[in-house]
Amino acid sequence: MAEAEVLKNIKSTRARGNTDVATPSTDEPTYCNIHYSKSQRPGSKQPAASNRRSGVTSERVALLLLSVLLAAAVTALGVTLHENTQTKKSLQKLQEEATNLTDETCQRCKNCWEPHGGKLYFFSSVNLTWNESRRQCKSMGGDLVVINSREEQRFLQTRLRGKMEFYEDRFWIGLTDSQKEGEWLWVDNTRLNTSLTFWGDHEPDDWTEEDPDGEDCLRMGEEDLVSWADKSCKSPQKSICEKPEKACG
Ligand SMILES: [Ca+2]
Ligand SMILES: [Ca+2]
Repeated sequence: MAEAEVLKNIKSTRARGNTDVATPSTDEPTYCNIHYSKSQRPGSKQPAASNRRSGVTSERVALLLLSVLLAAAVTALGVTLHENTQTKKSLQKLQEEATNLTDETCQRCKNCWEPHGGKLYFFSSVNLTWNESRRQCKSMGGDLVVINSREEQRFLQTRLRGKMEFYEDRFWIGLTDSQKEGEWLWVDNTRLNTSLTFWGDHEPDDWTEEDPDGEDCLRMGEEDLVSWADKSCKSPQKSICEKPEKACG
């Protein structure tokens, strides 16, 4: 209630019900004013407490909302992680089955392996990372192919021509610069002979758009003789395995 209204109420009560009371001195209204202004003046203590309560309630509501949102986010994250784990497990199982199937049908020397120049070559149609492809080759007694001559490059390229189904359908070979950027090593630990390279246009470019770690493994396909390109080692690709012909007696 405003100050002016309080003063008015006090004066009208005394005039109606109690004539014995002396007429208030001119100081009384001032006293009343002081009384109200110290203890109950509108806009003083009570509204402040009310504001605090209102503030506390708002904070509680905000905290409650944040808790609900946090719980929802944690639940969503948990579901996503679970789904990712399940997907990875399924993929891993499929890859293992594919590898086992390849092992069973291709470990024998006369199946799948193509002889050429004293070596045997296996063209894997399973898309795996560079490391997984290398493991697959090793499980069959070989390794990713090392290219030692122009003639060998030409042979492989001719063979890929009939195996590539689309432009990005490429094959890992046994060359990587994953140990030190720009220093290309074959899987038999020999350095790349810079006079015997078959890089495509603008390659190697260690492109980081697809993978921030860059491109440290080499894949090849059908592009005349210049068919090499560096690629993220994590990218799933087909691959070419090689082993000496004498390994099969
Ligand atoms: Ca690189
Ligand atoms: Ca590249």
